[in-house]
Amino acid sequence: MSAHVDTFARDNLPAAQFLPEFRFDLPTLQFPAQLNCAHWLLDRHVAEGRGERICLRTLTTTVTYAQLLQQANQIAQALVIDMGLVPGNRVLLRAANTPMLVACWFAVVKAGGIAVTTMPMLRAKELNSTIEIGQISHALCDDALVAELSNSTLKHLKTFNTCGADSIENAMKKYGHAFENVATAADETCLLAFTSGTTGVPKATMHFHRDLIAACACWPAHVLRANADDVFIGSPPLAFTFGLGGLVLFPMAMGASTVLLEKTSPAHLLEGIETCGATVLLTAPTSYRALAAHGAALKKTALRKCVSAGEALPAATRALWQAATGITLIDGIGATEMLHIFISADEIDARPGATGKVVPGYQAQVVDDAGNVVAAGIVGKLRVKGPTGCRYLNDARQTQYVRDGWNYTGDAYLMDADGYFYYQARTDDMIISAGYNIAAPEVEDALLQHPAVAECGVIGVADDARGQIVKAYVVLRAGYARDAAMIEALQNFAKQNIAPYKYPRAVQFLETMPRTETGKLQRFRLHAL
Ligand code: 3UK
Repeated sequence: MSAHVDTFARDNLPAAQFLPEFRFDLPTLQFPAQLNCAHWLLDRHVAEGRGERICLRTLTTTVTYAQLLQQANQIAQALVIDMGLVPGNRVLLRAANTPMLVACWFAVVKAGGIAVTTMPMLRAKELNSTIEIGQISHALCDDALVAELSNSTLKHLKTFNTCGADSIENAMKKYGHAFENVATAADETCLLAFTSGTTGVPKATMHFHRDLIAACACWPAHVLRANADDVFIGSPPLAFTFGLGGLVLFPMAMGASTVLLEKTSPAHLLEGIETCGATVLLTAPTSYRALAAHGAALKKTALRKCVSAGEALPAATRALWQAATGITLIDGIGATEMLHIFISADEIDARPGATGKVVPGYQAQVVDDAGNVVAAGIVGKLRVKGPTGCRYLNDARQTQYVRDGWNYTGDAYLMDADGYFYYQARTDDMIISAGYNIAAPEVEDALLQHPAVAECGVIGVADDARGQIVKAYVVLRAGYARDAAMIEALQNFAKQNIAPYKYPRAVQFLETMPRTETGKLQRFRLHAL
């Protein structure tokens, strides 16, 4: 009972023996064989009488569920009739976080296509490798961002936000408001999500219609516990599954509304929160550190739940946010491979320094190199399983991420006797210096508490005497001198706050930290400096 005419996705799934075990251990994780997630996320609300509720907001506009449905249905017809889309085709989407991007995303999924949303900042080279890996034929693109696609192998490209005769807006005018969703199978791919590149070599993860609904049934239902009156806002691009889930799937699953911002600097986030009455904020630790300076203004807003994900949340940042706003951050670790968050704690259960407990629907363990579960308090490799899991599109790295039915996230963690998981490092960011195991993020946390430090990144560099030494790259706050005295001050500060053997023996100042568009530190780029 499959709908895909173009079988590329199915043909490039990992072989059965390389897949993780999928677990559907909650009553809400039972899915019919035929399922198009767009119906459940969008059409359902209109069918059940909620069409007039606001779905999407910007600083200047609102889009109701009924309006979004009409737009998506019109674009779906343009895709099928004007652009020849057949179910299973991949469609590249390229725009900042806007209502039109969401309408295009739903159009693709409704038509049985596979959405491949891309980061607006990607350049031609990266877009072409996305197109190559995903064998992408179709694209819908904001006209302002189309230049980087001009030299691609795409066969069918339409742009929006343009007066051009060939615009999507013009094509939409030809069509009525109704469209019959393609009757996809629950286990057909509707999303290719590219990993955000902490290692630099992109790979595509494949997610089924049922996976998107499964993600809604786990973390948002059990940990976030927002409701239909909440207004979501945040910084992650919709190309990042943190953003797709947190800003589209989860609010829509509960019939809530979401603010889409094209620009997401701390000042823009604050403006959006104030103007749109946002109640749920999702962003990365770096952004919380910067936003905390606006605590007084934030206290006057309707903000009530704040989610941090994407990289480890330092206890100092949690404390800073708490002091600035009175709100306890909800930390959560997710991964593109897993679609969304699988370990987290709500504002009541949160503990400083811990990511949280395993999210209902998932299982998580800390294991040694032989795959044996280690005792509480011992550091090892994190592995998880649940209703979602890793399926790389035709990539040999599948056998690294998935072993014995478990997804190995590449993170070193410890679990305490109460079941709280404490992040240590990426498994490849463990520095071994003179026989000591040193987790790079722990050194970063220590340095971040020094008043002169704005940002820092720590790596291990080769050293004849010690095997590796700890090296810190530091961006100073304005007004501090980058000199030998500062290096010494930072080294002494580290020695006083963490075990002295962990202090950075080398310190180098940088203008900016290399980060992904999702705010993640790119340690591989520090290694290349
Ligand atoms: C790291 C964290 C400690 C960790 C993501 C929420 O980040 C997401 O996906 P990516 O594929 O990266 C996954 C890796 O990022 N990480 C993420 N969150 C945390 N480490 N504490 C955290 N709270 O190394 C993980 O393996 O870019 C996050 C939802 C969806 C996502 N895709």
